[in-house]
Amino acid sequence: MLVWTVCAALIVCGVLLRHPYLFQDVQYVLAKIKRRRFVLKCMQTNYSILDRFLDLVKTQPQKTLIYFKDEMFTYREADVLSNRAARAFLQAGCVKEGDAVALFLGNQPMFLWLWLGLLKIGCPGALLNSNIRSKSLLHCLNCSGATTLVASEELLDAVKEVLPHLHEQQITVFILADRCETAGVESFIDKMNQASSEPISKELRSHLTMQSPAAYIYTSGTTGLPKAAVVTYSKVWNFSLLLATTGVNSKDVIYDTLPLYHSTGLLVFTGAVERGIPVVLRSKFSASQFWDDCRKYNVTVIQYIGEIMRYLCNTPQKLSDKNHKVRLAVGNGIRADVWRDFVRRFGEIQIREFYGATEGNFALLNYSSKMGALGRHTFLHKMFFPYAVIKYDADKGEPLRDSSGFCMEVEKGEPGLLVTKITAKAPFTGYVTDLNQTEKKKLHNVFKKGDLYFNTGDLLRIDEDNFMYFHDRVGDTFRWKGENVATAEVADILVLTDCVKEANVYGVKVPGGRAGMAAVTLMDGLKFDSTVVFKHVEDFLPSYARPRFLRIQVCLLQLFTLFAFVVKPLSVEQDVFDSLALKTKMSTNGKERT
Ligand SMILES: *[C@@H]1O[C@H](CO)[C@@H](O)[C@H](O)[C@H]1NC(C)=O
Ligand SMILES: *[C@@H]1O[C@H](CO)[C@@H](O)[C@H](O)[C@H]1NC(C)=O
Ligand SMILES: *[C@@H]1O[C@H](CO)[C@@H](O)[C@H](O)[C@H]1NC(C)=O
Ligand SMILES: *[C@@H]1O[C@H](CO)[C@@H](O)[C@H](O)[C@H]1NC(C)=O
Ligand SMILES: *[C@@H]1O[C@H](CO)[C@@H](O)[C@H](O)[C@H]1NC(C)=O
Ligand SMILES: *[C@H]1O[C@H](CO)[C@@H](O)[C@H](O)[C@H]1NC(C)=O
Repeated sequence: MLVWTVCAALIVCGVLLRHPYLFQDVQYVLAKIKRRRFVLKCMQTNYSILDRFLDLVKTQPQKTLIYFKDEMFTYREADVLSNRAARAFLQAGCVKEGDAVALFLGNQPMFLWLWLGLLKIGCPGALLNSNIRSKSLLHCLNCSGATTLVASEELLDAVKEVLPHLHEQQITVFILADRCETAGVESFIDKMNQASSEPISKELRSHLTMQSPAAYIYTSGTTGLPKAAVVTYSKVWNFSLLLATTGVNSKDVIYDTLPLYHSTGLLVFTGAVERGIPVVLRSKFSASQFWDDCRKYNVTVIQYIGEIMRYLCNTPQKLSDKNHKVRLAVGNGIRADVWRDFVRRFGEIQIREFYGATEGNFALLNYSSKMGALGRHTFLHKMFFPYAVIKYDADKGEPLRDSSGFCMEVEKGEPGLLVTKITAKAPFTGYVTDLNQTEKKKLHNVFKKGDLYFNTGDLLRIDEDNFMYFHDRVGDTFRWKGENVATAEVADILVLTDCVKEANVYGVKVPGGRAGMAAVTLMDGLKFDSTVVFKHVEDFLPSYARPRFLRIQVCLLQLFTLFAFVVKPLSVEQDVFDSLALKTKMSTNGKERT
């Protein structure tokens, strides 16, 4: 008997020595399978995130759900307010079950009451980016198919700008105010206040299944104009369980500074509801207020994107840097050097880096203690959640295929394109009303005839020890202020002006990230008209996508700069941007010289 035990122990030791991460790998895959079972059960019983919320309203009505500035809202209050919002929609007579309603507002509790209210009457919210204006606003609204728009009072001017077009398309417009003087715009808050707070009957959402859309979230994809990705109820579950997987528990308090109209921001809210915990909501990320907020609200979990961590590391050191209760950071895009600085400066905070796209059907999590890694490439993981990292031809912008026309997996250490198999368990729900774009994200006949993969557009690298690292994005996007900028979209917009013939857009490194640079050539015989181009860019592109630098070239291949001109610097609050503003001034001077 003893002999057998010793033998077994030796074998286990041997395996562990050769595969030091085996235990974690198995644990992770098992946790993921368990999560999948939970979602499948929810799918069988039609148990949605809204049902979860309503259950919590019953079991913990007095627990805080939202802290916002000096206000707080309990689960019960959130229920009451969203009931009123739902009724206001119904009583206005413009919305029936299944209709999308566009929400156009920044982070504030009302965003959540409106969204929950819409879920209660079986309607998806089309979550518009609150930075978009003019043509891009109309485009995003149009591709959601929504016939009702609700905007915050601060955005009234942006709405007025496009009001004739909205009326032309018979869109009902509400503004979040007690009353509204603008003709053709209705107030909403007064209607909400007058509405009853009684629970909304389940009958009103009787058609919902887990495949119904809960939200449309706009993504740049990797190319073209923003697209509305369909986020179904089952997807909301899949997103939300990420917090549970990273070890967030029912005693935590989570800090949400990212826009709720992005999946990263919304995920924190739905994930918190899944856990039954409070969310500290901020209208906008502020590096200088970050830790004060964490102390004020006893935050234990923070969410990040790469830029956030860098901004935090760039703030002046303080004695209180380690004085907080934050134990866990969940997010994506942190670089190894920032990771090191962050932990050194702010204390032993566990960092859980994950990978996933709004419209994707796959996620990865760094569950091992490997700095900078996104996750692990294991046989087990691949078996249950099929994906591949394949050879990619960057010049052609498509995967490399062998002589029989199939894709090839990369060697260890070599970057390749991550593609994830589309199956019933991992569906790709696509974009609303844009079948062409949906089709573009699909890759056919990858390893055999008839198979189907989702093209993530992300290049990953797998090292000798099977750790996966993010390498780059294809399709040319760069991130600026936390938003993905699709370079082709910006270029398409620039060439619509009379004077610009060709444009090539890319991100250039500046302190604080990558800023947009547009290299353009001019139409023969035409001068560059900066006023017209400026106005055009302002009309068509959201502020984060507008190029900060522009270089006029004789031809696009020749890097011969005639001059650089800079559109006015953003209103930014982080210190790091001051140095950017400085550079901006310098190149503006440069312009005067030429
Ligand atoms: C879930 O909803 C669908 C569609 O309404 C319905 O066919 C199915 O019976 C429901 N399942 C349960 C368990 O209620
Ligand atoms: C909105 O989309 C429809 C087709 O779905 C199109 O006919 C219409 O021109 C679009 N409107 C705008 C403003 O883009
Ligand atoms: C944070 O914790 C302290 C001490 O435990 C407590 O006094 C305070 O009320 C808490 N603050 C919030 C917002 O819960
Ligand atoms: C969410 O996960 C479940 C379980 O893995 C799967 O069946 C479902 O299709 C997923 N939904 C989406 C939209 O990815
Ligand atoms: C889809 O693509 C086809 C061919 O590329 C084009 O003719 C069609 O107009 C496109 N449809 C939309 C809605 O963009
Ligand atoms: C990922 O790696 C870092 C750095 O070693 C580690 O501190 C962190 O705990 C890891 N993440 C997870 C989920 O374990």
